[in-house]
Amino acid sequence: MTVQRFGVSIRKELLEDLDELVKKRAFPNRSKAISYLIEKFKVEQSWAEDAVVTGAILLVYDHHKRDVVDQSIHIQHAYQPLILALQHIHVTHDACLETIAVKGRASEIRELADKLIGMKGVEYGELMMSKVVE
Ligand code: NI
Repeated sequence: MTVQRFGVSIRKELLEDLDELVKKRAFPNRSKAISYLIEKFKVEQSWAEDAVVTGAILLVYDHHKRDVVDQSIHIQHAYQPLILALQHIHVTHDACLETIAVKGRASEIRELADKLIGMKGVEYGELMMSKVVE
C-alpha cells in the first residue's frame, strides 16, 4: 500500500467539521478520517451500482413469538448462495440476536434483508453495508 501526501484547500467550516469527526470517532488524525469518508462513499456507490458487495444483516427477535425461527431458516435457505456465515446468540431467556454475514449482488442482499427484517416477530433489524471484496 503506497501512501501519498497532498495539499487540500477547503472552507474553514468544513475543516472544523472534519476535526469534529476526528474527535467524535476517535480517528488518530485527519488523514484517517478522510480515508474513512472516501471508503464510505465507495461503499455507497457500489451498493447504488448493484455491484457484488459484502455486508451483514442483524436481527433481534423473541424466539417464542410466532414461527419467527422457522420463517428465518426458510428465507435463509432460499437465499443460501448469498450467506457466508450465521451467528445466533441467545442474549436472554427470550431474546435472540442473529448476525448473518452476506456477499452477493447488492439488490439481492437488500431483498434478503427486507424479507428477514420484515418478518412478524422481529423486534429490530438492520442491514449493514460493506465493501466490494474480490
Ligand atoms: Ni436464541
